[in-house]
Amino acid sequence: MITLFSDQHALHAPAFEFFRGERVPCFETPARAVFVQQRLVQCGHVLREPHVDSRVVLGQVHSSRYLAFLENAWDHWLSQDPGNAARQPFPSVWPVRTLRSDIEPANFTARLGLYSMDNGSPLSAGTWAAAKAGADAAASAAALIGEGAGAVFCCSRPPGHHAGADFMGGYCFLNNAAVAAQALRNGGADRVAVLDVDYHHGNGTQSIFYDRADVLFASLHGDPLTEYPFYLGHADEAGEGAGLGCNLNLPLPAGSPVNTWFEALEQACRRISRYGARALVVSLGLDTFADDPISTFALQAADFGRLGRRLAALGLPTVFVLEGGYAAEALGSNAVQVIDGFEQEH
Ligand code: Q9C
Ligand code: ZN
Repeated sequence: MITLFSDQHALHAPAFEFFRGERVPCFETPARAVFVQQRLVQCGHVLREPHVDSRVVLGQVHSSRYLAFLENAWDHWLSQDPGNAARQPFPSVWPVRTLRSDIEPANFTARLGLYSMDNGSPLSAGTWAAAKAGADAAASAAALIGEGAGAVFCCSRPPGHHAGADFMGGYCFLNNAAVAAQALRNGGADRVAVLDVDYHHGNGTQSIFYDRADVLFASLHGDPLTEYPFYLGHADEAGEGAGLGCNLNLPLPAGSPVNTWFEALEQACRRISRYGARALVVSLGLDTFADDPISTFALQAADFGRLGRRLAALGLPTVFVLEGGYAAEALGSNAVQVIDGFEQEH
């Protein structure tokens, strides 16, 4: 399988996040992508650099004012105070119900809140460059599919599936899976399915395509009643307008066993087949792993091979985009299990 990797990912390296009211080291680290990269190379995969500029596609899935904010956020942060170079910006105020989000405030922290769903997505100096390289990988993967590739794996970070059209959240800034799906549509695929197997519901991806019939979004994830992102991902969210019937959520109770997870995967796969997708994007979160430090599903290494084989059986050109997964040392072997399982069956 073609694998895409850019070392630009390492430019996104905030030091800490908030967890249970305290500053803790970030769970989403550069080491994550390095572990995957190293394992891919060890297993004989040849890594390529992204070669397509995602700028135009980014403008189709994100608002222009959000993109402009994100691209310039660090410079604005520094312009407040040169000492901010050694500090991390966090939002502290949000335009929730009754407050206005149509007017962009001049105040930096107010704009950061406007464009964030949580305080759990720390920025650093190179966040834009790293996230843009990930989006470029997603656009490149779609281009390669257009040229006849059977499958492409994007080894990128930060992840993307919590980022909506105009907000960051859950360690995500640019929605790489949405970029891949939109780029596949632009390349002529009539119908594209996005299957999100991250532990957390892909609220950003769902919301970007919610009113569209040309992109099916299907997700299995921890029940939002107890699991992040809490405010989206319920079973009754079926899409709206032209997109009604093109959204499938399969929330599972925290702590669900492996067989429950694979039953949900089966349902999602059957829905994708019925939809008549011409191409597939997989939001490949590996935080369903039993040893993940912030999640509660129970998949073991061999289960990731089984996942890869089931996805191959869909028989679709496939773009894999790395999402979450915080047991960093295990990410490489689990990612390669999916890839090799997929290739075995293809
Ligand atoms: N501060 C993804 O897997 N909160 N994002 C975790 C620790 C947010 C996970 C609690 C989890 C977001 C892409
Ligand atoms: Zn996740």
